Amino acid sequence: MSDKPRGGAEVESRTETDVAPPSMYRVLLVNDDYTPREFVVAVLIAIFQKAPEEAARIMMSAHQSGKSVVGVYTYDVAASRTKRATTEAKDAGFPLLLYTEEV
Ligand code: TYC
Repeated sequence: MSDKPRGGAEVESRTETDVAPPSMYRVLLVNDDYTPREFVVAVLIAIFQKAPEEAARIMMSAHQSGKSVVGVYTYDVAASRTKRATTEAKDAGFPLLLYTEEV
């Protein structure tokens, strides 16, 4: 909210609690028939900081269901990790796909 003192300019009077939280983005991992399971797990560990067991669980979930949620992050983190993962896969010759969507 803003106050307008008589004859003066607008004065910002809102408190920090009025500021909307940053939008959050879900990163999804898409299954394919070519990327090796071990490569997917390695990417989830190296880029998304997953523990090995959790990385294997996420990979198997995508493998069996078509896609799986990797995690929910701020826009910058979701976008940069998704880009790094797909670029690393492309450089290795694999079609691994990840995408982000707003929560
Ligand atoms: N389906 C792949 C295989 O059998 C493994 C895989 C799992 C690939 C998850 C992508 O998001 C993926 N080699």
